[in-house]
Amino acid sequence: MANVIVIGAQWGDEGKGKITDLLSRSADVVVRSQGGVNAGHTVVVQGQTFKLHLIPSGILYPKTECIIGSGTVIDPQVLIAEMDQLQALGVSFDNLFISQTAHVTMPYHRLIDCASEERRGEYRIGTTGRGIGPTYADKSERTGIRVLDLINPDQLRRQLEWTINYKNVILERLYNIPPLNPDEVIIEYLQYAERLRPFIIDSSLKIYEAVQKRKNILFEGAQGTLLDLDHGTYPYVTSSNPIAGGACVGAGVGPTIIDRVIGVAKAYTTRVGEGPFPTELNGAIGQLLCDRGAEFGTTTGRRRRCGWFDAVIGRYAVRINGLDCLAITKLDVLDELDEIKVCVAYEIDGTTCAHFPTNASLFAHCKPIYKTVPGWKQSTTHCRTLEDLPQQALDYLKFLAELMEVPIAIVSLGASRDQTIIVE
Ligand code: 2SA
Ligand code: MG
Repeated sequence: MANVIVIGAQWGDEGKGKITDLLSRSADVVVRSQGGVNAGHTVVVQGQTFKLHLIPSGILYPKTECIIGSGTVIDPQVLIAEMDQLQALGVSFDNLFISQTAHVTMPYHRLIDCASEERRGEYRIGTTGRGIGPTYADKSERTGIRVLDLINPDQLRRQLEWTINYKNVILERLYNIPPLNPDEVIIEYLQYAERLRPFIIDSSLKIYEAVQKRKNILFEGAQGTLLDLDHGTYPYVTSSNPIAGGACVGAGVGPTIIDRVIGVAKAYTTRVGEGPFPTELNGAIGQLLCDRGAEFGTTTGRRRRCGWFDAVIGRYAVRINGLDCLAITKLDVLDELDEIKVCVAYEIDGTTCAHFPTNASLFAHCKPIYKTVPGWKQSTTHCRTLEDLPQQALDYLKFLAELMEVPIAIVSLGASRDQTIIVE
């Protein structure tokens, strides 16, 4: 398996959870490089469904080492709740490691995230309200609290007394929110620190040692390419870099150790939050995709917007991430359709555009140019090889691979582990 990055090739929720779970079986180490508790990742343990936000899915395999890397932002309250849930099921954390240089989400981050969204009104981003943007903003502004500050009581006290007084000015004057009591926050976070202390390490060093021992490392992406802070649909993006390059930055490894980059895309497209979405379907077909695909946010429960597959975005994801291959998920959601459309290019003010326009105002005016292909009108959930698929489904996959100029390595036809075709 070697060292593999799994990233989302669309706007997140592509089904990376299932694909990383599959690959985790042959991984010795699984690393989360970016994002925080905005990520939502559903796994089934002993017949029970769990929604993981920060802990890599590899935690369910007893021998797999799971690292929450330097580029992530950690909300200790949510992380500990997640650990408690898993612990109740007998999951042990002997192999969980947390980077000492990751940044910590504080109560003022969550408050500011929600209040600023409200203030933005019609210009809101549609964030998850988990404090992600403000935590990364403090990191850039160099006023952030890092995990190594969290576990040093004197340092934490010093930093938080100053920072909370500063944030209280913003909370009170800008948003009319009652001030936070520094002592209360310090006491709360010192408790979290004690719980998390045993897991805290120099994560980049740990990953490097695994590289030297030629272990198999899986870099598990959160969110997706179009939500990338630099290369996504700015400003309707998250505040980290979910693209393949971001995995190296966030984990603290050089790009030369990566052997393979796998992009995960749904057989259609979804987006949660605000921002342009050229292939969005507002009518009955959009509703059908939402119902059949159970398209609701794992973290916030928000209904995901649904639309046709967009190959312009697909090609962009191939380019930006250097994708070697694709995993196409939820193909079975299309089983009932008479015909299926694929966006092959955009029309912008009368001209045809085959490339994703990084200019946000142009992107908002893109009209999809579709090619329509026949549906297969039969269930595919039982298919285990490409030969099992109806001809039209096979043709659809071939068409996507041709449009994106990368092979399809995995096809997923349902939530369970066995509802998967591994293309030889
Ligand atoms: P944020 O909270 O600052 O990261 O929000 C900024 C934008 O990024 C989008 N975003 C996501 N999009 C899809 N899935 C995500 N995770 C959850 C899930 C989302 C949920 O797995 O379902 O439960 O709502 C995720 N996280 C962030 C977000 O919608 C904004 O557009
Ligand atoms: Mg998700």
